[in-house]
Amino acid sequence: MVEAGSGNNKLTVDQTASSIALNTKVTSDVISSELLPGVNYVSTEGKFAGGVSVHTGEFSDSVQVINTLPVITTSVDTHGGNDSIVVSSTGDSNGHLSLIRGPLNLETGNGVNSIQASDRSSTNSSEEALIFSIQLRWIPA
Ligand SMILES: [Ca+2]
Repeated sequence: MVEAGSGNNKLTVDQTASSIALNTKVTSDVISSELLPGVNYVSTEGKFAGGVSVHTGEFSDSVQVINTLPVITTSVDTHGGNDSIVVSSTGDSNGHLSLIRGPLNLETGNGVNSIQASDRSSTNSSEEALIFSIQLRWIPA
């Protein structure tokens, strides 16, 4: 359990030294993977104003972003490898995005990557999920 206490805090989960491909799940209070049975985090009196950052390694990783903390920025960087990121309340293409409550930055690094975001099961038509920017870069080998 990471208890950040009061003040403005930043949480970074760095798995870049991993020697295996990882399946990482990100929620607003737990980050888990094969390397991490579960990093439970909370900031009872303050905020993670510095953001929550999750890094995977150079292998072909999968990341599910289920929900995020309000307001603060959550960042996922999967680095090299053929990575996939799914953003959805169910971790697959059947969920919704209403629990993505703050800005979410996704970086997949080099490789053949995929990013999927599903709002398929949204039941609140007054809610909108906005994708502000997508930057696609091709970097020659
Ligand atoms: Ca990777």
